[in-house]
Amino acid sequence: MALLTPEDLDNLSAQFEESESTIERVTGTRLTDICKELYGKDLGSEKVGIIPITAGNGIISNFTSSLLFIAQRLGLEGFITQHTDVAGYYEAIRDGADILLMADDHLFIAHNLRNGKLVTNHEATGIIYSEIASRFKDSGSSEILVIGLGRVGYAGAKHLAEKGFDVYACDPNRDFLDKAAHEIGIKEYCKEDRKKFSMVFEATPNANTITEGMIAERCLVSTPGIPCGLPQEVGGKYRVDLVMEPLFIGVTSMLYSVI
Ligand code: 2YH
Repeated sequence: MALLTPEDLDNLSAQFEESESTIERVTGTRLTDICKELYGKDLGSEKVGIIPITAGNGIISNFTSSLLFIAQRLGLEGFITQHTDVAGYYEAIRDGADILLMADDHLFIAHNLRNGKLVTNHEATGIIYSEIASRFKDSGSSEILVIGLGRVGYAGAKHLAEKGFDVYACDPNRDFLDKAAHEIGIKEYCKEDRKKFSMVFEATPNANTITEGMIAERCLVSTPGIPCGLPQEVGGKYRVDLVMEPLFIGVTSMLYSVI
């Protein structure tokens, strides 16, 4: 996933509401109920401490406020530390945080201080977006396409393989394909096979990764973006249902996964 920009997080609430209603329509289940089933637990009264991190490219102006919005929207108490970095970490623990959220340019983590559970955004995002794709109620197939086998794509492909799906994948990196074939039994997607998928989990940082040859009419594409891998004209022509949102869905998955 590319580094987020403040523009990506504009209108987070509206972006999330649109995705939430698509998720419910295409899977028959609300996001939080999917997370409850997936992780076997519901959120309680955890307090979320959010720490701004200045490393690398530094603070993204609306990143921590977006995380606070998400935590509160999920019914949790949350706070953003006044200090950044190590001083912020100290402050979050001193002020009673149960779960810490913090991100630099490479890693975004949730750490539950009460039970020791730790998750990366890559892993939680891969799991929830692949899970959403796999729940497409109009699919009637066990075949699913994963585009991109980086940290997000690999986590999703593994999750789908463990759920018993027939996972096809593509990635320009030969080593990634071989590793996923060896470790989790994915099959390589070959356009010559002319296979068309009704469930697609896209996990690359690139635009236009989804081609007409890959998708069935009225398929579901589930992707954290950014940018969107589905060309707009292809989405329109094939009447694709698209679940794509920059932060809310992945963070919801992170919080449920550390409970
Ligand atoms: O957006 C990111 C990276 N893409 C995380 C990689 C995991 N998907 N990081 C956000 C950086 C936030 C910044 N350090 C802040 O405001 O605290």
